[in-house]
Amino acid sequence: MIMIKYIITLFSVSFILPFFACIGPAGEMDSDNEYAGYRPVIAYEGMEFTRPVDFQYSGGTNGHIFIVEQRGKIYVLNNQKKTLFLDIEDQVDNRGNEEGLLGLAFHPNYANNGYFYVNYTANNPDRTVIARFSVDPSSPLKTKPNSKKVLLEFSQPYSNHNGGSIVFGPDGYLYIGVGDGGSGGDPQGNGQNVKTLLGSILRIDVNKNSVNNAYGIPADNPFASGQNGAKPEIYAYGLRNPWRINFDSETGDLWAGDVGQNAYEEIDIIKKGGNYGWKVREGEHCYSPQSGCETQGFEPPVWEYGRGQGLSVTGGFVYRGTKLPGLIGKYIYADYLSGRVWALEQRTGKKPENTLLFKIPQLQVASFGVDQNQELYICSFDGHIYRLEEG
Ligand SMILES: [Ca+2]
Repeated sequence: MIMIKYIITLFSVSFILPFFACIGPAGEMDSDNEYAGYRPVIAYEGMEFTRPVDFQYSGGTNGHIFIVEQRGKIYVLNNQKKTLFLDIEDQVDNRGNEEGLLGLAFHPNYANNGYFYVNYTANNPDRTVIARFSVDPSSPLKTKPNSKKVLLEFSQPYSNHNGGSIVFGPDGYLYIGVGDGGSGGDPQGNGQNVKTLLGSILRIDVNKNSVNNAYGIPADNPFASGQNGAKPEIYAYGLRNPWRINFDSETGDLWAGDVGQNAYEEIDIIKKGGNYGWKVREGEHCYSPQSGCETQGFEPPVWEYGRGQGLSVTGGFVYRGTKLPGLIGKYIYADYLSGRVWALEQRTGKKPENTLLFKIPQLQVASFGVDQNQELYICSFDGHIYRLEEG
């Protein structure tokens, strides 16, 4: 069946609206909630946000929690209140469902240098922007005026599939999750093309400048020398729309949720130089028949799920907190549309074990975050930030 693509959801699931009820087994998209040992609880009573897409702790012992709103605002939480920390709504193109201010990262040395980084879409021309700002030296609750410095910009051919994650790794480098540019089915073939930044995880050194750029290229990036026109910023590729990449704070593994096209959502552990298959493959399956369905040279996902379970993965975190002992060491992630939240446990020599924690379709899990104690939070498009509780 030919499926014409029409974007109705946040992160890249695309289908004709009238077919919505036909996707998946009967009842899959109903609003019946299920609880399997865990439930979300509002973390900050009386505090609401408009399309919160990121939750970040600024680091150290005296840091703060920051909430990113997709429209272009960042709030800092302090004494049970939220304070506007950064407002770049006038610089952000947030017209598309997947466009806007999409990610925030604090420099590992933020306490001393005050640098933080954002990932957003802008127009005229349509592009992704990675920019640095500075905290106001006179207040940890304010951004220093006129402190913006653009590090990297690249063009966006369509409004969807912008990725949006921006995270520092244990190596001190900045990792950026970039989608395939958009539309449906990767018409430009960006996923497999290392001459474009699209469809990739990038890795840059924000502590160095190079001749042409406001950042450096780590010497061991797989295409560091730019051989045959490959982009030296690329760390891994073959991604469709990595919606949330995060490091395991204990092992240093980089986990990604990569949103699928028609059939499969995937969870990947991102390795340097890895090719994650899109659009030759979707999850563990052939996607583009003319490619011959080869498997060689592609990194398989750690896990995948089909339309019976959901339609748009939201990548999360390997839980390293203490309040939920049953989840320690497990990767917690969600499906934005079906409202399922799962724990995925890797097992040596065996398939991972995937356990449902709860299913609440109205929760609309857009993102996860962790605080200074590695406790887990959910950014919900119902406007609240949630934490998890047993029971
Ligand atoms: Ca795009």
